[in-house]
This record gives sequence, C-alpha cells and structure tokens, in this order.
Amino acid sequence: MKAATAILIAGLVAIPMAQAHEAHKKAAGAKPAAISTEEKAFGRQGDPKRATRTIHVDMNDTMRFSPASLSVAQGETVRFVVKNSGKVMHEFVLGTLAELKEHAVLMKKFPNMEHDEPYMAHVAPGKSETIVWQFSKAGDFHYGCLLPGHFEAGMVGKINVTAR
Ligand SMILES: [Cu+2]
Repeated sequence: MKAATAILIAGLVAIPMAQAHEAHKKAAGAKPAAISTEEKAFGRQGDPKRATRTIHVDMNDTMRFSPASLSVAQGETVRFVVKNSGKVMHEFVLGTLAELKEHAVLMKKFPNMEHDEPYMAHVAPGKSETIVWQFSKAGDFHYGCLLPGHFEAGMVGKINVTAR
C-alpha cells in the first residue's frame, strides 16, 4: 500500500516535468526564422541586422567564461560569438541569476534535457556559435553554463545593463 502511494506521488511529480520538457522540445524543433518578440526579464531576441556590437566569449574546461563580466547599454543589440576552447560540451545561457540557478537544478535532475532558445548557445568542443540578443531592460543579468555541475563549479558571468 505504501509503495503504491509512493509510485502515485512520483507519477504526479513526474508529469508536469515531462510536459515542461516537451514544451522545450517543441520550441527546439521548430526554430523559427522570424525573430521572437517574446520579452524576457533580461531582454528579447535581437535582429542580427541591428547588432551594433560583437562580443566574443570564450568557454573552457576550467569552468570559466572569459570575459566573466560585461557591460552593455540598455537597448543595445549584441551579437555574441561564443567559442568552446575546451574538450567537453559547454553552453552559454543568458538569464536572471534566479532563472539560471533554477535551470541548473533541473539540468542536474534531467541531464539529457534538450532545448534551444534564442538566449542560449550549445557549443561543441572546438566550435563557435552565435546568438543575437537585445538588452531591452536595465539591470544585472547573468550568463551560465547549465550542463550538470558546470554552473556550480563557477561557470557563470555577469552582465550589467546600464539604464539609458
Ligand atoms: Cu560548461
């Protein structure tokens, strides 16, 4: 009886997670050519034609981003060219610190979680990926590598968006 209850509870917990994962996958499958108008707390997808600045970010197996902090002006559209100089997979995910922390915990529970959003770049060893982001809101935001253990090891950087 107890075991049955435990299974039932496990099932109830697992379902919303699975659904969240499916939503992630759907978004990844249909990568739209159109630029998303979705406003996040840390900005919105940028139009590559409007990028006024290119920032190169390097990732390596010491679990660090270089540079580890950036400053941009509110409204600025930035092209991030993210290079993985390491021998293992890394990723560059923009967000608020709270969102990144939350996501890192989820990644630990579901290490095979696959997703793609305009604010993240998954970069294979030796490769570079580009994302374009518009920092429409002022504040302190972050970028992190959410692969299991990387964020916790200190793979996180800070972006200060100065108000206009
Ligand atoms: Cu990493």
